[in-house]
Amino acid sequence: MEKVAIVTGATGQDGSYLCELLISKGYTVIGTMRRTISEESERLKFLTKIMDNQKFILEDCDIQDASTIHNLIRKYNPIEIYNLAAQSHVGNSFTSPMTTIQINTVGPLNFLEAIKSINPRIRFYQASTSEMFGDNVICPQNENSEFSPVSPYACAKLASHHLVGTYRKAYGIYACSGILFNHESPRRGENFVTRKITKAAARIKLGLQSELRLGNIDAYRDWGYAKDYVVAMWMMLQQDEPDDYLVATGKTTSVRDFMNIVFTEAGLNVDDHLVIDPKFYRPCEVPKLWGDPAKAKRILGWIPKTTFRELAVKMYKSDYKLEKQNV
Ligand code: NAP
Ligand code: F7E
Repeated sequence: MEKVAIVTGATGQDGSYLCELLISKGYTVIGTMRRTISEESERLKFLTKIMDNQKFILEDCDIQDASTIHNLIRKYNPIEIYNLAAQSHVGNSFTSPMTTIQINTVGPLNFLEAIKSINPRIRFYQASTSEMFGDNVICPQNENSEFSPVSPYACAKLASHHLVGTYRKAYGIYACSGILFNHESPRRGENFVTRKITKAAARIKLGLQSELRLGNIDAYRDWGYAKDYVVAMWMMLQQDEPDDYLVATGKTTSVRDFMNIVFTEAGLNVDDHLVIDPKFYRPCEVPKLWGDPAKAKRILGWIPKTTFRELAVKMYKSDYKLEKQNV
């Protein structure tokens, strides 16, 4: 029987890796994107590997629109839905709190409602986040740690996290939340700190810019590789029973550490280029995230493969190659 999966946010970092993974596992994948006025080819750039694959279909879907979601589910009859679409930038959620709630809470609720009424056997993955732990610095955090969100982004994601648990209990829907810690890659959006650093280092090395302006470089994060993390998403939907899982590397490092690795790799002295700019400070900061992925390892058999250093170097090399084309 044909296995069909819907992946929202297919144009994003995780969505593009997950679509590739599911195609490699024999699924027909319906990747969704929202229609905007920005250049389409730019937004589809991560999907070039699979764009011409017979098993990949691209559909428009703004997840705020319940009717589009209903039509999509009726049209394709998926066995699994992965909801990765989001306003995913924590800093931007302070300036656009309403939009963040609309997309990150009402969006997932639209899917849960659609699954309940159309086909309660559809398995559902929701992209939850370590940001829900917020300023709870009792580390390492696990699935039982207290949530203490400190941004509109985290509040919106926490509401959808609880909605997933509620629909699981109330209606027996196979719905899972993956509490994923920061994961990065060469496909990371350029306004997230790791990519901002690797891109800037590459451009400085090539003489294309001189400064790197950052906010709080003393924040700690548990950073992994996005391509490793999408495997855990798929694994969560292959179990006998639905549950929530934390996905992390089990190690924490600071923004400063990431920057030092990248600048050393580039043969640059970071102090010659770094400018601390208050513009990039947030009204509230999450000081330390450090996850314990023991449950994912024990039950799913998932383990991270890529080290922090390998990740930083991979991202720098990719940006160097991209930026060299501009010289
Ligand atoms: P990303 O690169 O920002 O991708 C998000 C995607 O959502 C983009 O394709 C975006 O499309 C789409 N989108 C935004 N609003 C939408 C809407 N209203 N309707 C439909 N699509 C919409 O994020 P990511 O890093 O891949 O993360 C994937 C998911 O995991 C997100 O839900 C994020 O919150 C969550 N998460 C990420 C991390 C991480 O470290 N990466 C950690 C924990 C959780 P446009 O091109 O139109 O903007
Ligand atoms: O910030 C600090 C910033 O924006 C990391 C999202 O995928 O992971 C991500 O959220 C840290 C923060 O990621 C700049 O203050 C300093 O402490 O790269 P980020 P994030 O906020 O951790 C979680 C798990 C998600 O769920 C989110 O979707 O770096 N920082 N200077 C800066 N951050 C940015 N963006 N830009 C700076 O200039």
